[in-house]
Amino acid sequence: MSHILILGGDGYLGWPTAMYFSARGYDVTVVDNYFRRNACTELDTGMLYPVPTLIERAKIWHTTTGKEVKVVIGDLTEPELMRSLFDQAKIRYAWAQDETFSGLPDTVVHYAEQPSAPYSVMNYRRADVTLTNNLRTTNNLMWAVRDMSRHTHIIKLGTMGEYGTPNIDIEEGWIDIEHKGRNGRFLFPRQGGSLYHTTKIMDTDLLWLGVRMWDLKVTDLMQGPVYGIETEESKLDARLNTLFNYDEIFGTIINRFITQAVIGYPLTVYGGGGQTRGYLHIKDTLQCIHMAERTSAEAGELRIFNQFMETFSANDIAALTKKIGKERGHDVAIDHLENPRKEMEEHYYNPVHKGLIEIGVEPHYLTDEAMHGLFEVVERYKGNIRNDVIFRGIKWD
Ligand code: USQ
Repeated sequence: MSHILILGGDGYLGWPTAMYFSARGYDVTVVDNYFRRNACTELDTGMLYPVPTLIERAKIWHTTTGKEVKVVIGDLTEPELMRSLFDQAKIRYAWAQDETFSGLPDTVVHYAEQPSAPYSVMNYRRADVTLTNNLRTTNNLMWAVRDMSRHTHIIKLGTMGEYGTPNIDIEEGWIDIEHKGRNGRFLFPRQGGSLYHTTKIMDTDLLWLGVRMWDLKVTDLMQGPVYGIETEESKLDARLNTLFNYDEIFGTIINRFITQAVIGYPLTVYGGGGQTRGYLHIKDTLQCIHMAERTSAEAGELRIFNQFMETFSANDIAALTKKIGKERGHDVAIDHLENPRKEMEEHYYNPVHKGLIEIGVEPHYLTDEAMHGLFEVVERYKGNIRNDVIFRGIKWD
């Protein structure tokens, strides 16, 4: 069986990914420095429910399933920690009890980044944390794989926000350009809408260098905003649910709107609400990672997929939230706040997203039934929701 290393294993996507692969018989190691939790505490963002530490979650997982997830707590901006994860002797020692252990990581899933656009533009210090954390971690990973484990497939979480909202169709990573009678293939033009998105562009450029120079194998997943809480594995025990933010810094729009609807807070549509993005359920993130892992990029290939299942405007999401909220007895109003972000509110948006379906992903959509399911989970924790953290007006400018 394969060994999969998950960087950022305590995050919104990291822990569900760890359980998903562990449930399917992989050897799983997770690494995290609790950046997200600490930032939430520092910024007093609130969370829908308390989440046990990563070590506690691994114990709960072990008690529930008999399976083991190895936990490393540490800061991946430190090269020594990153390199230790690819050190044959150290890894063997850590897994010594397990005779079937498969050795160096075959795949590394890199989520270990500061993921919030608002956080990245709050002030200089947080901009610097975002830049330093995201780029050093990616650079440390690239060099560790280059020096110690070139067979390892790097699956990097990018973002659809790398492309911005251009007035042309968005291709899957690459574009063929004819210029003055000659042709070439290039990374699709990118223009991030925040410092966070810009670090993701820089990550892609770093790894593209690694692919060209050292034949690394890289899959870069350009993901849209994710929604949802429960996965097949978390349903085994509510303490295994992933962390859920609904504040304006770490919460994403669908999760936020449902939470707002449950407590009767008018939905916070920013500006005109025509901003359109590509969305997916957290279960589909897991499927996408799995299919990317199963198929792998070749040595010397930077493979890019656009990772979302369907597009919606902020207004579409507000209307759907209102409709389902009302069906469930909530009093839902829609507000249009002055947009704290600098972004286009009316724009063309037509990104290609075929690659993941071609390698076997079966999409889930945001149907009425799916929305009812999301409401149902959030309603269970209604008493924990704080309306003072929903909107503070963190401005881009
Ligand atoms: N929006 C509202 N009201 C809100 C929250 C958001 O109208 O209360 C709008 C925003 O203005 C934006 C859109 O909804 O146009 C999406 O915002 P978001 O906060 O859900 O997502 P975003 O800040 O773009 O970032 C999230 C994740 C990030 C990921 C990105 C994918 O936090 O890690 O990379 O989604 S993408 O949006 O495609 O760049």
